[in-house]
Amino acid sequence: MKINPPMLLQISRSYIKLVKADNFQLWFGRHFSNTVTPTTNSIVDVSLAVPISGSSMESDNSRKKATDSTWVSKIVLYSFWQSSCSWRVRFALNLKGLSYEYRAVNLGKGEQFTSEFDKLNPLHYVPVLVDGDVVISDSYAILLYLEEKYHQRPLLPIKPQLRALNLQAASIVSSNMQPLHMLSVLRYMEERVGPEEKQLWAKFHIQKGFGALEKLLTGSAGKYATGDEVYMADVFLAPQIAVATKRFDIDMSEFPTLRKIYDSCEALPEFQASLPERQPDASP
Ligand SMILES: N[C@@H](CCC(=O)N[C@@H](CS)C(=O)NCC(=O)O)C(=O)O
Repeated sequence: MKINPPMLLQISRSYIKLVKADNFQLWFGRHFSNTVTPTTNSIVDVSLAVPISGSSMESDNSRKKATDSTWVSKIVLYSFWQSSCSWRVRFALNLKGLSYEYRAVNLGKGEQFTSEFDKLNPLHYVPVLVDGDVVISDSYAILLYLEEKYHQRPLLPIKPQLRALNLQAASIVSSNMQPLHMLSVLRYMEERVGPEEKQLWAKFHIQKGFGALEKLLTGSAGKYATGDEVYMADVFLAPQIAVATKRFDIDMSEFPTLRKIYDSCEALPEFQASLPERQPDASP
C-alpha cells in the first residue's frame, strides 16, 4: 500500500494504537524513518508492519486478525539449521528486520521428501519461504522477492554496475558452488565413486569459485563485497565461506578479500542471529 507521508503519519498513529491492541509493531527502518516527514512529497511503502516474533500475538485468533489487515505480512520460513541456502534467507530476513515463523525441515532425517513438503517444493530442497499466499522455493528468487516487496534495508545497490556485481557474485555461489557440494550430490558421489573423491570434488569446486570471486570483488570490496554496505553478494558469500571452512576445511588465507568480507558480516547482529547454532532445530 502506497500513501503520502502526511497521511502516513496520521494513519500510522492510529495504526500504532491498533498495533498495541494486537501486539504488533511497525517496522521503522532506515529508509522508512527518513521518508516519514510531512515536508517531503515522496511516496513510501507501508507494507512494513511485522509481528513481534515469539510474542503472545502468535495465537491463532490474533494471527487471523493480523492477516486480515493489509498492513501485516506473516512470513514462514522452511529451513534446516545447517543449510547454507536457508542461512542466506535467514540473514536477509534479519537485515530487513522481518520477523518470521521458523519451520524446521530435518534434511538428515529425510523430511524434505514428505508429501507435505513436496507440495511446497517438488525438488525437495530448503529453503522455502511462504508469505501469505506466495510460495517461493529458491533462495535467489526469495532474495529478489524480499527486495521488491520490502523496501527497507535494500539488498541491492542503486548503481547498475554494482547491482550486477552483487547478482553475479550471488549467482556464482548459488549456481557454480553450492549445488556441487549439496547433500544429495555428495551422497550420490559417495555411493558411486567413494568418500575421498567426494571430499576432493567438493573442495575443488569451492576453491575454483572462491578464486573467481576473489578476483571479481578485489576492486569493489570495502568492508563488504561491493563497498561499505552489506548487500546480496555478502548474504550469499558469508554462509558459503562458513560452510567451506567448517565442513570442507578450506583455507581462507588464500582469499583475503573474501576473508575480510566474512569478518565484517560476522560482526553484524543480523548475521549472528542467523547462525546455524542459533536456530531452534540446531543440535550439538
Ligand atoms: N537453488 C536452491 C538450492 C537449494 C538447496 O540446494 N538446498 C539444500 C540445502 S543448502 C538442500 O535442501 N539439500 C537437500 C538435499 O540435497 O537432499 C536455493 O538456492 O535455494
